[in-house]
Amino acid sequence: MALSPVTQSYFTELAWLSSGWARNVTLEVCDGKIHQVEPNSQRQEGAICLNGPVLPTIANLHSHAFQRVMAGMAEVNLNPNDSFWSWRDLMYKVVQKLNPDDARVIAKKLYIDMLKAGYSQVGEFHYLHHDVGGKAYGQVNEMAQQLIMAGDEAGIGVTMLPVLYSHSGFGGQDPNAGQARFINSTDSYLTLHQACETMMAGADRHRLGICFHSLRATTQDQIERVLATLDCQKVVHIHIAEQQKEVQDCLAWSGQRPVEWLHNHVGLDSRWCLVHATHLTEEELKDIANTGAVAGLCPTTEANLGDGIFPGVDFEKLGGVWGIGSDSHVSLSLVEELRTLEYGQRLRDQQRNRLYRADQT
Ligand code: NGQ
Ligand code: ZN
Repeated sequence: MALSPVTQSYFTELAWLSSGWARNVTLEVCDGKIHQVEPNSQRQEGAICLNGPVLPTIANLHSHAFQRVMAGMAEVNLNPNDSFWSWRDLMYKVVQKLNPDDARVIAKKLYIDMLKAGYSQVGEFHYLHHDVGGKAYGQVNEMAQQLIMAGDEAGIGVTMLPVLYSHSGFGGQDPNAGQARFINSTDSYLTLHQACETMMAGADRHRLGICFHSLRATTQDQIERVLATLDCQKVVHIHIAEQQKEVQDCLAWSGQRPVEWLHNHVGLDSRWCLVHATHLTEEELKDIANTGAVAGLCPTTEANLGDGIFPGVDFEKLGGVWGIGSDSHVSLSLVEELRTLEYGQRLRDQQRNRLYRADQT
């Protein structure tokens, strides 16, 4: 006999709704979903009282779940010239150790912690596809399945972003040994994507997007073919312009900077999420803002890896759209993400209260 889902009422004296702050709000929750929101109501018998202001959760737009297991491991002085790139070497060593069960267990614990931190959806930028030798698993989406299972067990919505990763540097350079578990051709990527599509059909909690690891890891032909083949409604994520070296390498290869190149050669629109997008000229900043592409900011990871400071004040003035991701999960605190973002702007400008809009006084 199927049990009918239980409805539970919650009551709070203060909640932030789409219309702004509201008082004495009753929320009716059924089967994990809010079905009704009633401001200016009386607390009903049996309603659970929520203390303090109630805020909506936000989406965590950038996650590499497995990296949670190494949070803290890289905070020791192993190398006097420690950098983003030496951190990446350590990350590649961690990757060598993880089997599908590990990936699920790490992700499940992480996703529970995300829910506690106030995130209810996560963009999983997933590139750990193959076995330790770089061979595809019997089911090509084995690792993606583990992540979706983790999302189901934890109760978080996963926007699965299977990553196309083929090269080690601009211009289609051969991948290196540490990247073996990530590598797909365009064809094998499309097969993987189809397997994810099948796996996720009917899973209304989850979403599926398109993802290119970076302009370092994919070529123009690959990007164009994937975009031409897959559903053009899907979101498209990419890492871009995170490190100065990446910008310099892109200039050496093409004469253009990463965001400039992407805008000129592929085109941007509101489906795109440009993850990190740290090093930008004024022109590039305008291109992102004007096309409605999202700047995917990961302030605590970007600070941890010594990336640089996003030009947030100028982007706000342009009305740009941005969101937050916890990326390597060196921190899982929304407050810390927002504070790091704001404080970076203050440290650069030697001023206070930098990120606000004109209508916020
Ligand atoms: C990643 N993480 O793919 O996990 C990257 C590092 C790379 C960040 N960019 C590796 N934060 O970009 O090559
Ligand atoms: Zn990332």
